[in-house]
Amino acid sequence: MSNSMSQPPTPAPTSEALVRLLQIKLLFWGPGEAGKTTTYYRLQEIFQRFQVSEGFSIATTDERTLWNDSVHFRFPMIPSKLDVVVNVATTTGQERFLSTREYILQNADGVVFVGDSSWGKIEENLRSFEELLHFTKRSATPIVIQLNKRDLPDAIALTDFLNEMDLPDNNQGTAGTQVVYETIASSLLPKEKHTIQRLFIGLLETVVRRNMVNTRRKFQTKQNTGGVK
Ligand SMILES: Nc1nc2c(ncn2[C@@H]2O[C@H](COP(=O)(O)OP(=O)(O)OP(=O)(O)O)[C@@H](O)[C@H]2O)c(=O)[nH]1
Ligand SMILES: [Mg+2]
Repeated sequence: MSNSMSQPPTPAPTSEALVRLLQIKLLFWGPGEAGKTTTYYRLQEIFQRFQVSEGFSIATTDERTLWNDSVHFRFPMIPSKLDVVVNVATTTGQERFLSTREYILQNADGVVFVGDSSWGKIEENLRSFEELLHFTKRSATPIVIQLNKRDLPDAIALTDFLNEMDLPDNNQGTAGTQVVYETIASSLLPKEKHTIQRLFIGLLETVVRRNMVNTRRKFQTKQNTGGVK
């Protein structure tokens, strides 16, 4: 009899110890210099104790994102015994890097569109938003909007922004969610960090809920047909 066979079998983990893992990717998209990387660093401050990877930024010497930024957080959702590992990434906003953006967008479960409040950037906001809608229309990826740089002297009024971007004028999404969050990502004030936190948690909850519904549907299909579809 081999030694391994004489060992008592390792007890199976109790249901208490079983924690399911859900992995998702949230992406920050928007025109160049709108504040995606700044928000990415803010999130690392806000959720520091949940950060599980060092994170990296691939940037040019003048600190424009060349490829992307990427970091991972792990959030325990205790009542449901579900841990959510979130990869937060940003794209490059520079218009000449379209193919890079499309590549980074792959597998994103949710997107934050970061708009620039400057009136002079409205055309760039529009182009970038339309590009995003084009790439996500088939997957119907949830999108929330972060209207950043609210501190600028020439900041566009929220109503004008909604109008110019052809967004609902009551700033409410179809599911009653807030469409646009007004932020100053460069500010260290707790109030400003709190808005970024709300925006992030709002999108995360939407994505987790969507994922649960899709998993349940797949499971039901499997039960009904006796196989995985
Ligand atoms: N006034 C003001 N400046 C901001 C704000 N957020 C970011 N900035 C500044 O805007 C500049 C660009 O910010 P980034 O975060 O690098 O912008 P980005 O969207 O990542 O830009 P790309 O990587 O080129 O696409 C930096 O100088 C930031 O300090 C804000 O809320 N208000
Ligand atoms: Mg950047």
